[in-house]
Amino acid sequence: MIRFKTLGQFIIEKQAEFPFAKGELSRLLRDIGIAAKVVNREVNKAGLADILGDYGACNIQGEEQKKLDVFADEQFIDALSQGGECCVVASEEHDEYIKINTAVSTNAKYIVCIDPLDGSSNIDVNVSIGTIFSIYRRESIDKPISASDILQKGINQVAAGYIVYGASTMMVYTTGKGVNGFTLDPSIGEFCLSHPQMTINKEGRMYSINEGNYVHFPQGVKNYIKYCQEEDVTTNRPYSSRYIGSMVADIHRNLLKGGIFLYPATAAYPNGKLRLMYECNPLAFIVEQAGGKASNGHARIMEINPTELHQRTPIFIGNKNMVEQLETMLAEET
Ligand code: AHM
Ligand code: MG
Repeated sequence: MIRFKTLGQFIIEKQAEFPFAKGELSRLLRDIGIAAKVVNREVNKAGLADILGDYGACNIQGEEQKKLDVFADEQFIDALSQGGECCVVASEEHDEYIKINTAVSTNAKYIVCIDPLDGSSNIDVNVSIGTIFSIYRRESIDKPISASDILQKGINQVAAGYIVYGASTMMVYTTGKGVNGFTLDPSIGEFCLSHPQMTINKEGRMYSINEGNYVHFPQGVKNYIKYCQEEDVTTNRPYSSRYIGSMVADIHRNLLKGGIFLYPATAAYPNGKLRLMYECNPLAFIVEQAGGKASNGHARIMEINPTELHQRTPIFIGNKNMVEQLETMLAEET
């Protein structure tokens, strides 16, 4: 008797809860799941295939691109183009958004923002990396696609998720009704429901930040780091520090174990390093759906009005009380 539930079965089951749904979002999620399996296969053999090393090109932010970034980007764009449910893909690896013009995509109503391979500097040291995606509904199918279709606030997300390629590979997603996690069983090639209804407590006791940038942090963030390191029995401090340097992996750990992830403004990145559309909004949606909070220090990440595709923002995300404590300390210094 089969005791597990595959991602495909779960998606179909959830669709039945919406009697008027036509199944387009379900098919879109299924397509992302399939592309993720192909990317996973390549990530797993990264050390074997002659696929490591610089690709010799830079993305538009001047950052080094690895071969696997390019491969993942192509896989997701291909899957989304062929599926027929997506009219635009905005990828972190491309300057402009990509309109999908295939026979099957006429009148497609979904827009996908994707970071195909996040944390790619970790590829060649065999540390977890990830894919992050965010799905929006196009404003109107009667008008030609324009930037306003894509530059929507995070609160408009229809679904968001990530895949973490780690000790095991997992896909975690939300459609706004909680968060569910699926682990890839390589023996059958299926994502299986392993973490139903993921939730995050109000309190955590882990903080994740690149402390190498400490001298450049705003004073409120420095104060918060000191707060995390101080001894206090009633609040269970000092907290533990964990930083992988792959946002997906850091957030995934915090979802399971509790904790706050911080990427403030620094000298190198005065507006923060992480991208609103590709990294911050989707992860904010997931963390909020699990009961946590995501802020730029004074405002909710998902309420930021995007003005450009590759916009960056400071981000503080994780257990609600931890994020609120940080916000209080930032406010005290302004
Ligand atoms: P990438 O999209 O170029 O891979 O950069 C994003 C990554 C995040 O996964 C991670 O949290 C952050 O960059 C780490 O940055 P840093 O090395 O400055 O700590
Ligand atoms: Mg990234």
